[in-house]
Amino acid sequence: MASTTTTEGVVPWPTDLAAQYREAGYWKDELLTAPIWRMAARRPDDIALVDGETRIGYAEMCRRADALGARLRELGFETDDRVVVQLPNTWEFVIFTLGCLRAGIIPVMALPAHRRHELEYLAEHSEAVAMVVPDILRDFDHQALAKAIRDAVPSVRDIIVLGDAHADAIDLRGLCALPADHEDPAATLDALPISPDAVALFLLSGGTTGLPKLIPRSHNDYRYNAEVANEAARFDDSTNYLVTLPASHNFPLACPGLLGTFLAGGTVVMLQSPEPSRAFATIEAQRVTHVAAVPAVVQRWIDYEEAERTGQLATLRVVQVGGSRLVDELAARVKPVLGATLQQVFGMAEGLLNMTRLDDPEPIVIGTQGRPVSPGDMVRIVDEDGDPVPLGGRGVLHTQGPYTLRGYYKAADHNKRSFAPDGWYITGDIVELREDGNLVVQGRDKDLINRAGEKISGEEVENLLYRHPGIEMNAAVAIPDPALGERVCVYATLREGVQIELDDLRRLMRDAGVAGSIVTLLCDRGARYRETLYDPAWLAARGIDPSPWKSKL
Ligand code: OOB
Repeated sequence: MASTTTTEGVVPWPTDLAAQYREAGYWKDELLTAPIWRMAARRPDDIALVDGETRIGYAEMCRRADALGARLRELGFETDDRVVVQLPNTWEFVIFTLGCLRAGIIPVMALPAHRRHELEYLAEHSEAVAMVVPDILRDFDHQALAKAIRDAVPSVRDIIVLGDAHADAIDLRGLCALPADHEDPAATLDALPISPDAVALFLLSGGTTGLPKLIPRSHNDYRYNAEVANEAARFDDSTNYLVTLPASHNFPLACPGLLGTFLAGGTVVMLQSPEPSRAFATIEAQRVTHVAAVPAVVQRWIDYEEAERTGQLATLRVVQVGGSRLVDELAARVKPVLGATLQQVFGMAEGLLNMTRLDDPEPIVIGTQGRPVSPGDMVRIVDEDGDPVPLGGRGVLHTQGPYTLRGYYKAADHNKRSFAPDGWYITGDIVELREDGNLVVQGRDKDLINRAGEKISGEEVENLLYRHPGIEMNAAVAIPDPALGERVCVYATLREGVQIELDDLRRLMRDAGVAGSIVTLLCDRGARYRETLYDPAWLAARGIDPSPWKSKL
């Protein structure tokens, strides 16, 4: 089959579909950054980016990004080189990302919670030449960890640090500095032959089994992702968009997120935490109009506003909520309490985006997760035998479309399970497709735990726990949690005479260097006996869905 891209390990779209996507105008055969740079030429002084006291106009943002891209090239970075990015929500994150896109260098978007276990794997699997990290953040020494990974992974050559860079690391702020007057980094980068079908960046899968998979997103597809999301969320040049979820996640990055905001000519406001008092103060001070949040954050915001009656949210027009299921009761409180229109977003780093529309009637906005944003999105719902489910029934959602991947990067075996023989992506989400075309997420048929939108692989947790010599058998499942939606619960049978406390497991996870959220395990001490593993009635009596057990045992 002829290919639309030639990067090794990347599965191309079939040529007939690629031709359709071009013809329909979804793929514009331009770099993702091109329209943003045109925006900078048209309105150079409009504010593009705000981070605390720092305010950066469109022209300055693009000049800094170009300078960074050219400096990386001078340092020896080449087209198609990969860099693992783990940065907090700062203006430097934006400059770094845009600079890489301009220079054909591919960011691998790690999440802030990731630790050695995940980062080392990402660096190895992507054959990264560099890592970019903060020095110390929330008491964790990221710079030291990056160096340990450099020692362990032969491809990693450079460490780039936001903050206090050691002598053998590169200072990120220096890379972001404005170019000297005589320099013309834009011309250098404009001359680079970068294909719009090339991988622009790698996103991470929500860890279906094992460690996260890498999702290649091309310039053509990711730009369309942000543009078509802009239409559904109606971002325009009056949008002031607050980034408070981790900026490297697809939702705040491009759904429409910060990239959509730049494409629309709006202003992006970076904030490192969704903590209500800081978020609300920022919304008021920066006249924020749009924000994306996960249900757990929306719950905190609603509780805070109800208790404090801050009156700080007057400018807020739209609150997008996604990442995990928003329960109807909470959905119904968004508009009355926060005073903004709710937009439910059921999306995935793999591609397909569903959104309720801003003018949908209330029952749709509150009771569904919306419908695909592009006319090019194709969805089907199938039963356990792979047969189509009639309208109104529920089953596993399959999809293909102009911004949905055709395969994870270098994961041939896994791809056999995650894609139907005709190339459609098997989302693993169990949904109901209503007659009006909207989807309702009912559950999932994949082994992951969705902890406040963060996806944790059950199998990965289990494998790590087997490092404990006292554990004979274990299973990690999701249990309901009022604040997080779900949290990790581990059931274990122990070898004769062994005693294990929750703290022992936490220590084991921390020593294994896994993401912080996985360390916070809930271990039900009453469930340490083999018979409970096999007794669905015992689980049901405690309100635990036994279905993940069936698939595991
Ligand atoms: C977003 O992306 P990921 O890649 O972290 O996770 C995708 C998975 C989906 O397959 C689904 O299982 C779950 O997260 N999910 C939802 C949901 N939105 C995502 N489950 C129920 N209701 C929703 N509204 O989470 C993501 C990517 C782009 C935009 C929004 C979310």
